[in-house]
Amino acid sequence: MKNELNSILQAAKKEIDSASSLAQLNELKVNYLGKKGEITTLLRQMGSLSPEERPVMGKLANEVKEEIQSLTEKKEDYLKQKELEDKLLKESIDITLPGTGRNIGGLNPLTIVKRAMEETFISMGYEIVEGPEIENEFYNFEALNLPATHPARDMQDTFYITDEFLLRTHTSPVQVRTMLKKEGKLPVKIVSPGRVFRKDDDPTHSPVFQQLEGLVVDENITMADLKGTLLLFAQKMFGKDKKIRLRPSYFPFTEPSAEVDISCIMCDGDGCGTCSQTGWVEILGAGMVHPNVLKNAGYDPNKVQGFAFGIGIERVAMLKYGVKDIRDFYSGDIRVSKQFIGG
Ligand code: 2U9
Repeated sequence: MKNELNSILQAAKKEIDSASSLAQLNELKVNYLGKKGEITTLLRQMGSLSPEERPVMGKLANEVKEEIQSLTEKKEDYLKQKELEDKLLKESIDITLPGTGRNIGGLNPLTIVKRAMEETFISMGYEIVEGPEIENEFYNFEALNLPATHPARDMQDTFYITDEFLLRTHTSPVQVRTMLKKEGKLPVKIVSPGRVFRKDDDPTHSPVFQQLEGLVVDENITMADLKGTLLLFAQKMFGKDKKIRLRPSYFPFTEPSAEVDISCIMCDGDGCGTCSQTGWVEILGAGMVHPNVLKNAGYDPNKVQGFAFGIGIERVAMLKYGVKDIRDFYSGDIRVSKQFIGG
């Protein structure tokens, strides 16, 4: 039996030595040390030994078992380590390979311009107020001194949703709502940016466009306040050297009304294609709030005055960036916004 145990040990050593995978090693462990393994089978024959031999053989069998156990454990550690090294070697990353490029978008230029305009007015103490895009005729027209007979209310200009509701054609209803909410309290000093909708579609008009309208109502407000405010706006957006001029105009909601030009941003007033050789380009409309509008919104026109202005955000962005077709802003083409990454 001693010899048999010795030859089992020798055979096990050989097999452990040549085992090249963990699976092989496991199988080998079962064959030698398992319940039906070679040593257990041998120990079952202990009954045929003399009582003196039994403990000696038992001890020897245990020593052989322990040695096989320890050898398989060592080999197991070695094989695990080797498996890990092989895996790492296969998984190694070639850092010299070119990376897979990612498309990073940029803000739409209209968002950049809108934020810059908002910042300008915030720095002058204005509050930003937003309101609904779906309006009714009272807030969009009537309160603003645009009676039912006014051509702007025509189905051809306005998107009507029902007889009662329409898509706002300007952000002025936000100002009307704000004044009514204030119930005559002073001052009102707000700008309302947002999308507006008109049945227009050509290189300089889009059916959806964005405006930023401003309104100041207080005692002793004059047209000089309006002009100073707009000059500061023009200089903050287009440069300190810019001048503005006011030309008489007509809007139903302001009286007097003016169209406002800025000294040409391309030629500095010398005359070029952008300003049609005039040295001036129109950037916005403005005026003193019409007494009827003040009355409709709960203010006494004999005690308070107001000025208002409306700026097309696309118009400012087209001038600032030299964009020729307003529809480029709404094309969704990443090549447009990509040019504005980083502002
Ligand atoms: C209230 C009272 C008066 C807003 C004004 C303009 C003049 C104007 C245009 C500019 C370019 C529209 O986007 S555009 O086509 N706007 O010329 N807007 S005064 O007047 C108001 C607003 C609200 C309560």
